[in-house]
Amino acid sequence: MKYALTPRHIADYQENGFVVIDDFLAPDELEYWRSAVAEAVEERNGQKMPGKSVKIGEDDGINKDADYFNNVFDQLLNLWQTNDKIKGLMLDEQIGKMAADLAGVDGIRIWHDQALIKRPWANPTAWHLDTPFWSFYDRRALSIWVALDDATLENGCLFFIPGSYRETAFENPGIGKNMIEVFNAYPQFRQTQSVAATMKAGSCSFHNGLTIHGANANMTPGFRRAMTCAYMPDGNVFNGQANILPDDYLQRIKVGDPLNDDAQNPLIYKR
Ligand SMILES: O=C(O)CCC(=O)C(=O)O
Ligand SMILES: [Fe+2]
Repeated sequence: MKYALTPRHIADYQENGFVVIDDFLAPDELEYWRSAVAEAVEERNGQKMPGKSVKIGEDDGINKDADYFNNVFDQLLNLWQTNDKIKGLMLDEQIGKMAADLAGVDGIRIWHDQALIKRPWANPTAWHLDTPFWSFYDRRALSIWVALDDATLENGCLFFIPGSYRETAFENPGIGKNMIEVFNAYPQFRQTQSVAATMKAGSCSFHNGLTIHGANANMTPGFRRAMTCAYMPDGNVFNGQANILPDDYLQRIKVGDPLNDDAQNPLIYKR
């Protein structure tokens, strides 16, 4: 894995709220990630998330318009909790250090991982923000997105609105069908040129959770698979939103409590 971030990567991330790292995985590593993700997804038997019974294709109560959203991608969360190979990949301290260096923080916890598999002819991923969905408020939270297939203009690569993360906030414009919705909340970006993050398989991007981003429909008969992980800077507290937290955990915490349970949000890097 190409863990070394250049000063250029960090400067690009700070300026734009995202950065692409070419050839993050070597060819043999890419093969391992692909087979590990395939195995972990298969083992789930359609279960989206450990500790919850909702299956792929069912309404998870988080996203409005489940029928549309279920044809955006297959979304399987926290594979690190159910597959040891994925656990090894996701708990990699050196990836944690990359995230910490980009975010400018001293400690990084996993918020959740997710495999995002756009099937042939999948719907677009409407423009959205990530952080407003999460159970903590932190402007520095971010995600890695690793391309397991070439991500192209045709099959649904990510697009970003550069610099948007500096002006967006924690109110959630949501993620629905209409690509325009985020721009109704943030009209100052209606005229901003979006940037396509095409990537070879094995490359990755990091994006700030407050960067406006989305993806096109998959206009091809092939799959666009990605493995992603969202990161929470260490030291955050519960904001009252359940998001992906399991019911038994939610019963144990109240607003303002630290989110520092290593079984739920492992600390993968500390300076
Ligand atoms: O893969 C996609 O289509 C969307 C990914 C995304 O929104 C994310 O990783 O935050
Ligand atoms: Fe997102």
